[in-house]
Amino acid sequence: MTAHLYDLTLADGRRLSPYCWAAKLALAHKGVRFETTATRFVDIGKVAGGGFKTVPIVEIDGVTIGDSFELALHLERTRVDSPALFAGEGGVALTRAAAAQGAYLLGKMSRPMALAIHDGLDAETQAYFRASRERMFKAPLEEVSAEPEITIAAAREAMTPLRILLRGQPFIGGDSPLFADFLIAGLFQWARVVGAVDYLAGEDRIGPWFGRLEERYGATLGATAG
Ligand SMILES: N[C@@H](CCC(=O)N[C@@H](CS)C(=O)NCC(=O)O)C(=O)O
Repeated sequence: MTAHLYDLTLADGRRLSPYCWAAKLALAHKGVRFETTATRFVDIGKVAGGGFKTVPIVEIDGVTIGDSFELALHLERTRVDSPALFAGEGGVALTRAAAAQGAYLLGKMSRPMALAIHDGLDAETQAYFRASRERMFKAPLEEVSAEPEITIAAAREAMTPLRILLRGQPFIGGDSPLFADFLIAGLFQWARVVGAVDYLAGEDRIGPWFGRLEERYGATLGATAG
């Protein structure tokens, strides 16, 4: 069976969403084939029968799942003979901790990228993105992305726990990657696709970790335009 993923897109077709990247890596890890539909921010509510507010939205096994973590849980439940995403019950709870760290990191990494994301969208989507993000940041996008040297340094500082962890093990999941790796890798892939900030540059732990994921999931990570 082929799964179907609604995948957030820039105007030129590049796929940006960190959570969509996490979902695609989870599907690849479980050996599930998938197709994607490029989906603009302003179209999220209209696809897959309507009613969803965020992507990824994934049609799989006759159900529609609107959350990357829920997708990973579904895959783990239904593909028991494929490589693990959580490595047991305790692994699910610990992955929630990784997701929280990822959400924190996303907030930090997004500031210097916000204006570049806006500029990559079509005019209708730009208006939505500007209004929603300015509400979120409580500041104009130009201000959010001002002084990138300061906001990039803050984002790099927030990566400290990841650097410390990767001193002692090749993956967040230990000897092999788990969904926690994909949640965090999605953030670095998002930054790479947008291209405004090279967060992997000079990272002697995080860079090689991402490289190890590229070795395993190169075909997935290379499909930046769908
Ligand atoms: N918990 C959700 C979060 C997904 C999420 O926040 N997706 C963002 C894109 S990265 C989104 O769809 N945002 C829609 C919007 O801002 O209107 C998941 O992991 O699937």
